[in-house]
Amino acid sequence: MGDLLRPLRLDIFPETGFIGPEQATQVTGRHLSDMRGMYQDGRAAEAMTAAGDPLLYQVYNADIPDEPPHILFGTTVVYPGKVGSEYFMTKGHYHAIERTAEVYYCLKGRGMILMETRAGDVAVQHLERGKAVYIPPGWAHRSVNVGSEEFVFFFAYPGGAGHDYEAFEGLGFRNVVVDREGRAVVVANPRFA
Ligand code: M6P
Ligand code: ZN
Repeated sequence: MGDLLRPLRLDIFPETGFIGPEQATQVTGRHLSDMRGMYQDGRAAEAMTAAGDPLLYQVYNADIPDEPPHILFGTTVVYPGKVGSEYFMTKGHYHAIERTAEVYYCLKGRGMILMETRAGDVAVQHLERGKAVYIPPGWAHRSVNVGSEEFVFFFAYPGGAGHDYEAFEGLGFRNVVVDREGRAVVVANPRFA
């Protein structure tokens, strides 16, 4: 069995996604420069990176051992914005241990969760405050902020599941979410054409 822990209680602030106390939380920020090649409009991405390299999202992880039998949990905050016509989003990943699932529960804002399997199945779910999405084992997941405020959600998944980003470093996800005249539309990724 993995590490034993004393029971603990944390504060989660739905407006900001911040988890306290600070000593019990690890924060990871991802900037546009961390996502090279992931947006369709490479020129827009380059220009925005050069002009200040915006922070696209932050992940607050409760300090739990990353191994079975623990459950890792925390919050993700995806900021509002676009690169070209594509909304700010997370990198997206499979779990390294593919037979592991994940749950998201939305605390603030509006988002879409793009999901797909290695066999080529795709799914999209919308999230808004009070809604949850279950990501079954074997489904990669990417979170997209399609609203005008922060998209904040709680997540939980098995310790040791790990993150595998490799599949998305080439073509990306099979679907992309773009702004068409002010509406968020899911379209097939033209790189798969
Ligand atoms: C969710 C969880 C985290 C993940 C984060 C950011 O909160 O799935 O495990 O790290 O999103 O996504 P990514 O790791 O793909 O950048
Ligand atoms: Zn995950």
